[in-house]
Amino acid sequence: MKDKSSLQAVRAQLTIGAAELRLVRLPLVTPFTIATGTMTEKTFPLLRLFSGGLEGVAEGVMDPLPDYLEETTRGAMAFLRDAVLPQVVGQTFENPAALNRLLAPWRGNQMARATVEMAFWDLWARSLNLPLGVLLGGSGDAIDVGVSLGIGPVDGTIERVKAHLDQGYKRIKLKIMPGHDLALVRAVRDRFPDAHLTVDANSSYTLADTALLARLDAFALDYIEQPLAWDDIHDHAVLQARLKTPICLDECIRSVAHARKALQTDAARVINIKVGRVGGYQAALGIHDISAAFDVPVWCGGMLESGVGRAHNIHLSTLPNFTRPGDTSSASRYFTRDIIAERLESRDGRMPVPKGAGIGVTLDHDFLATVSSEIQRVGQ
Ligand code: OSB
Ligand code: MG
Repeated sequence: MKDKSSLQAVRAQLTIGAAELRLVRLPLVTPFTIATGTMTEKTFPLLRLFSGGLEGVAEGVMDPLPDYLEETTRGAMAFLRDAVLPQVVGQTFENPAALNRLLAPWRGNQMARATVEMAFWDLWARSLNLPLGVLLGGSGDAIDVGVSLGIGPVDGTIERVKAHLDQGYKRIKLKIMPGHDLALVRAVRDRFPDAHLTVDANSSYTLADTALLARLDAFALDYIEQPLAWDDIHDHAVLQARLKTPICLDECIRSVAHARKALQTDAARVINIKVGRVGGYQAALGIHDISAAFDVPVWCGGMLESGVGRAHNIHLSTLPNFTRPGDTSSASRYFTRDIIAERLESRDGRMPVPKGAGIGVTLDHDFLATVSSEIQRVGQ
């Protein structure tokens, strides 16, 4: 097989004839509570890019309100419709780097630009008749997965941990926040002494909580995810110097430059890569590679994605430095019915990589129509 640099240098001539953007709402099987609030449904923009008889698809990972990061569903949809898609439709790109050059002058909006870039990668991979993971430089037909469990009462959490360990999930991530931390982690660790456990605080602590966070060192966690402010790499470096437990950054890493600064200052000993958070695959690959250079493992996070975003995440997770289990668990944990025809279900903690070109899944158009609104088309 060709190596990844030669594959990514492959040239296609893809003219984007049209784009279609819509808002999708899917009810969640169970509400999901994290430090910033409770989600009962997943709302996301779904973007399709068309070129000849081919199409590429991706979903945006922004939330309705800017409580995880700054971008919002409505803001991103307006930015895509009014600014990005009119620039992209009608243009010819020979590879994703060419698309990224067009988007490069604009600041921020990583989730919105990722939506376009990811749809283009899917389209590009389909045009080359290659699985997206292979084109990215990955390998293997399944990936290791863990689960992320929302905040809830201690007893119920222990039951959910047991159920997921019994299903074979390779790592359990517990959401924590002030007031729901030490007692919860102690109870879960006492009951499951050998499990791979992590916690995710979603930026709900400050350096004033250093003593409390240091008490988590007693529970042999694989890492503590994003304890401090979403935009503060420096404070995480200060905290890491006072903790034995590795810090994993999520919200703080929205570009390759953020990853470089976190790695150079020892603010992160593990990195959660969400391709939809960092601006797309080009940035995700850069973060993957610089983390490997620092001997820092990465894993693929999730944003409760539908099958479209989930398939993208699975392909990304086939890259070699994704050595920790990701959050890309079975779609049926989130949705009773998905917007794709295929079922993305893990077995014994392994999620199969969808086969076929691109992300390897197909939209279930009949069902999709029933959960879509605000369908907008740019181009013919
Ligand atoms: O911080 O990783 C996070 C979900 C929504 C917003 C932020 C996060 C999460 C998760 C869930 O942890 C991951 C998933 O199961 O998709
Ligand atoms: Mg997180």
